[in-house]
Amino acid sequence: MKTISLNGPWRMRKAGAARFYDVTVPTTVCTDLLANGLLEDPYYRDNEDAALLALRSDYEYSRTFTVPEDFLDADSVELVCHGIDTIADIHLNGALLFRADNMHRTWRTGVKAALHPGENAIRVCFHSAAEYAERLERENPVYKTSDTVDGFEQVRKAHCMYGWDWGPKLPDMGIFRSIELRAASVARFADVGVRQTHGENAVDIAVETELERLGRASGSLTVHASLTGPDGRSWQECAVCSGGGQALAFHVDAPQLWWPNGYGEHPLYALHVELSGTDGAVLDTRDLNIGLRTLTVKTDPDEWGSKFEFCVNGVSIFAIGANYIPEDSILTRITPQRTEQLLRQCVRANYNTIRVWGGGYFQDDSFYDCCDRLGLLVWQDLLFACAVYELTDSFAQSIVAETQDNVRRLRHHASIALWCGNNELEWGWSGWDMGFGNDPHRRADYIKQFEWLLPQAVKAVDPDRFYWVASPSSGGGFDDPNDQNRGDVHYWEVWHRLKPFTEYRKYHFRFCSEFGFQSFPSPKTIGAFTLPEDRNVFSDVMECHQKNGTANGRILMYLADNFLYPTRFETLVYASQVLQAEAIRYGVEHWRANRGRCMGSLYWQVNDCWPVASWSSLDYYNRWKPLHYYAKNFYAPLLCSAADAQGLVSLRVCSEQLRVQKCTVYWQLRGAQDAVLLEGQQTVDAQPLSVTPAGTVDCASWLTEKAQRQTVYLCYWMETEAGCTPVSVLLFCKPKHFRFAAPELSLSVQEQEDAFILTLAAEHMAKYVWLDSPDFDFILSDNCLDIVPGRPAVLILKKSDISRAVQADELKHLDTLCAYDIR
Ligand code: BMA
Repeated sequence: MKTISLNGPWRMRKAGAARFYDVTVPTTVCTDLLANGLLEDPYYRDNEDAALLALRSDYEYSRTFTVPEDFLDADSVELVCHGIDTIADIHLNGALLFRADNMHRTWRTGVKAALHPGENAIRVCFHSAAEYAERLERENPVYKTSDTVDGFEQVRKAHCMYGWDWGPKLPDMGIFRSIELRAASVARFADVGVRQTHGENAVDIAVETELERLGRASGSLTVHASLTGPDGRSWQECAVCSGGGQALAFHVDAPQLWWPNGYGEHPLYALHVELSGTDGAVLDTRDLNIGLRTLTVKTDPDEWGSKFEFCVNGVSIFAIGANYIPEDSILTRITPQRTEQLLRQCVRANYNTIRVWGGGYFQDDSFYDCCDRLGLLVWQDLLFACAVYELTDSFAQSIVAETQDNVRRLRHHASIALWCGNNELEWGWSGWDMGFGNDPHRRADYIKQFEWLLPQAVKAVDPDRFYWVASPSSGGGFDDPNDQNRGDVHYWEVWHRLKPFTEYRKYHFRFCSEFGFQSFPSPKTIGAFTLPEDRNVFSDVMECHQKNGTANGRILMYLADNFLYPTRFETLVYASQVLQAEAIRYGVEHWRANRGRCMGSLYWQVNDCWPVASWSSLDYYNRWKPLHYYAKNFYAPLLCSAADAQGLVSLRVCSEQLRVQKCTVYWQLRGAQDAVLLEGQQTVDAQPLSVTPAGTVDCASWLTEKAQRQTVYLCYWMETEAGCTPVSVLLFCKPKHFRFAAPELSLSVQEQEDAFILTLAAEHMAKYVWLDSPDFDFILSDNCLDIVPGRPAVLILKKSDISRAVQADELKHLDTLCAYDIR
């Protein structure tokens, strides 16, 4: 197999324009317009509109390349495009080769006859994806929502590029992945799949190859495979194959199993597969890193309904994490390094799962490689979200091809836990207010698409992995898809229907795959897309960066319920973030306390694709909002949480650990001037994968008067083998009514070789203390903290977690904000 890469220098121009610009493929139109000063940063102020206008034109990319004579001696020469976004005519030497119309596909086509030795020319003409979608929708209206460019559902392109309730309308285009020529002779792999059968301390691995014989008489072929373990052990297998495929088998004794984050290591075995001809020449190769593990999703009936739990290597785990959306609306800005940085933040917040939501696209290999290495399970949606589709024959063909292209590409990844048909379609058809209507043909098409066509397409290429029809679902067939007792649930009464977040405790979901709460991004992030005069949440520019209708008003509604009116923009932004953190914590602590019945918590959403007010816990610049620090705590493998029922507080330890852990829970009930009224402690053996009660504190008699409820608080923390958890303060009234005293914070800083140790003390109880700097970014071991007098917080700030070199002195003067300041 020989390849000629067509990546690198190309020229681009607006269709019909005289002037060409030099560009580098892979690329996108926005990238090139920006680089050549033809467009202003679409993320700044309201520039999005101008960008959308620019994307209403067509663009042309072209280059020449040299083909050596012997390249064309091969039996087969193919043009392989790993990602064309989206509607593009591909011409070779002046003749139209084909039209691409699906961003998710790998396009490959034979080009031997169209090429000649020496110089050749390729031209890719992109038709505006915005205009194209709108035209289809005008000609045949299928579905409409104000969040997107019309017709988004008619084009096989990441839906959210057309706009979403957190994303700009920026339907960029381009050759966004590699493009190359491949020459092959005699034979090549049509497919290489790996299956595992686990036994007693051993795994049988079957490497199944499918061969494609090319032209010339080929004789016998040899498939050789080698497997190398993380410990260096290796296995070799070889087989001569006369037919169209060959299976090789490895028997691995004492396998090193792959575990999700928090339950063990994530070792990978390197598999190398080689195809050679009679003369021994290597014809084709494949390299795959595989993790050895079993992974099933249990859905069997139980006393409450039916389960939904991930079972890895026989252990039922509590899936914790969040939903992931594309990292940038301009795809060239997503690099493996940036993705890794994001995924590492997920691991730092103790995630074991991430859901790749169906309104985006299948990520690059590097995303899934990184999940494998970090032990992050991936819930992978197929690419359908919140829409009605018209299931024509050509649409069916296109989605089956895109699904199989990607399932084949990705199925060897240990991290991929399941394939899920779609996001919220079954729910939409069952009455959730997405306006799907009630057309019986389209309803029937839905069933055909997600309960017949796609599961079959997936099963044909990945028979061992779990397929779930939709998220949310109770198993399909429009059978109450968002039933709290079966399957997974998207719970949006809090936020979209304005219910208080205390509602979370009324439900016992089996697996909550979406629930969320919005906040504004960090002031520094807002600073990057606004002018000072824009910094009012109702300004035009702030509303351009708020895509969820009346959500700014919604944030204020929740704020009114909980906090005093923040009179400064900075405190309003901060209050929105604290509300978000508190809301999600309230839900998660409840789901985790009901472990066994509930086995999954994936909040909406971890990241942003541009700077915006949204449900994310990390903003566009990867700055941690309070929610991300909270997640680190509420997703900890050992969590001590408290639930208050009218002054009767139950403490409990939720464990995702595989062994018993000795934990001591300490609590103090404090009153005016922070005086300790009552205190206690309890040592428990926190049982593995369970919830262990750690006592109740009866505070009721201290809370009879309103004045008491506004001054008395309970603080608690836990000591484990690993150290002390941060202090949590539980109030018995809304924060807006609590009589916070000025906390008089003091911060001392000690420098070590790789880190600074920050000690933060308070004269009076301080809640939601936030440390930040306008001049540099950093990630602390904890932030948005509660501090009580006598128990200063000791925080670690690794030098590698600071955006630039700083002096200890600069850190002593970090800005602080806390509940007391929200007024
Ligand atoms: C969910 C998602 C997204 C959406 C989010 C916030 O249901 O599936 O479609 O962005 O809600 O509204």
